[in-house]
Amino acid sequence: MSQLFNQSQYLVSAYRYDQLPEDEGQEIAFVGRSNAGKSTTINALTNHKGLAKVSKTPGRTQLFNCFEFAPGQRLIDLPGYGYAKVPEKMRKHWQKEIDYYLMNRQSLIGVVIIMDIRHPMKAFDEQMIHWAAQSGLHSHVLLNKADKLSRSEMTKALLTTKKDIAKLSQTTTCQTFSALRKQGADVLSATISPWFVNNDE
Ligand SMILES: Nc1nc2c(ncn2[C@@H]2O[C@H](COP(=O)(O)OP(=O)(O)OP(=O)(O)O)[C@@H](O)[C@H]2O)c(=O)[nH]1
Ligand SMILES: [Mg+2]
Repeated sequence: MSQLFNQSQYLVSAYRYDQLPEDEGQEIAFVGRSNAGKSTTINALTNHKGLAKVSKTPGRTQLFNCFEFAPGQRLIDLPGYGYAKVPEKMRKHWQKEIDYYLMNRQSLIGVVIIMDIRHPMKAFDEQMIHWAAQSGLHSHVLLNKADKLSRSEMTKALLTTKKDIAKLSQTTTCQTFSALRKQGADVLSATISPWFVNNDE
């Protein structure tokens, strides 16, 4: 597996957009519904258990958590969207901050969209795919928690989701994944590593 992300270090956490690191270099964001496994995925990718905070309680990530794996190259763990039990005020805050981030962040080069393989392609997931394609951003879908399904169910979910993605975007790629078992981490790494190469040249 690629070593690119293995040197990742915690950089900073931001409650507001203006507390993020300087908008320079390149970064990718991990987005998806609350509890889909964004933080666990960052830990699997970086081979660093405990780097991003994981919890059994949805709505755990309530900050933009930034990790740097090389100078000026970052992974951003975002709060999940759509979790009803997060207080209304907090949900509105994050909706506003995340929207602003996605629309304005110049160093954002791509998004990894994480879904629970048992509940893929909810409305926000579709919007993200469509928006990423329109904006010319790289995008890759992880059908996470694949360890919860049989092989045949997994294959079926992958085929169906690929068809649904194709209706929205010609460029978005998709794979099955288990952040818990690190299954598919090599494919994830091989897919997103090239996003960082020669982007500014
Ligand atoms: N079975 C299984 N559980 C997983 C997997 N990935 C994550 N989980 C579990 O799902 C729960 C949520 O994981 P997180 O990584 O915190 O999810 P998140 O998307 O960051 O959640 P928020 O920060 O609340 O938006 C935890 O209990 C994880 O252990 C996986 O691949 N398989
Ligand atoms: Mg999280």
